[in-house]
Amino acid sequence: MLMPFLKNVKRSTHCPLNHSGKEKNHRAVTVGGVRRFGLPCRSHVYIVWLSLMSANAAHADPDLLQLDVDGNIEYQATSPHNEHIFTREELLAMPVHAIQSSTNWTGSELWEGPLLTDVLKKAGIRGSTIRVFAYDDYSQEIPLAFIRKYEPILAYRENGRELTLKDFGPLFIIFPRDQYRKELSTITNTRRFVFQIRRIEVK
Ligand SMILES: Nc1nc2c(c(=O)[nH]1)N[C@H]1C(S)=C(S)[C@@H](COP(=O)(O)O)O[C@H]1N2
Ligand SMILES: [Mo]
Repeated sequence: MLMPFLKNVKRSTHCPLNHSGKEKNHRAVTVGGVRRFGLPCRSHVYIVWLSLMSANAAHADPDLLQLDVDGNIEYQATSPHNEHIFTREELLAMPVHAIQSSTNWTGSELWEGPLLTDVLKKAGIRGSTIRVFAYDDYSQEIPLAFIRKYEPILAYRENGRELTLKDFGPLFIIFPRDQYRKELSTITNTRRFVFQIRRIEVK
């Protein structure tokens, strides 16, 4: 159940219902799939219902707001795998920073969350690069020098509303793109806007 759910979510993130304009990737994936497999109408309705239930579950699940930081970090005496697990409480307790910016998928919105550099500092990182892993199995390396230069946040809120898996949550790296539009809109740097983040490995 988990993987189809995440796949489903990943599709929908390309065109979240509450986000502006861009519908380039909006395809009726589920419907197409059902038709191809020739399932009767009732299964079709059931699958649509299931995905709606999944969406609600994502909305209602506060446990998703958590982040594992591991790899080249300071010795964590209480953690057998030497990772720092940022709980929801720990993330929400950190100083909140706001960035007003558009993204590849949205107009100009207010994004809030801790500075990525504050999170990394708290985990006691030692390396020079991080790899960010998302729930949809996407991952991306980002050099720390780049992070220090542009000071992105790990956004857990957009316009005052907590992000769900459906709209890029639980955590979404937001760079101040509107402030550095030329540099931050390149293909390489657009790839660094990782959404649905679950883990960061320090290298
Ligand atoms: N979680 C997650 N974040 C992601 C991606 C992704 O597939 N999953 N795609 C990355 C890439 S390669 C780019 S160019 C931008 C825009 O991706 P999209 O236009 O395919 O959504 O988001 C980045 N962040
Ligand atoms: Mo991309």
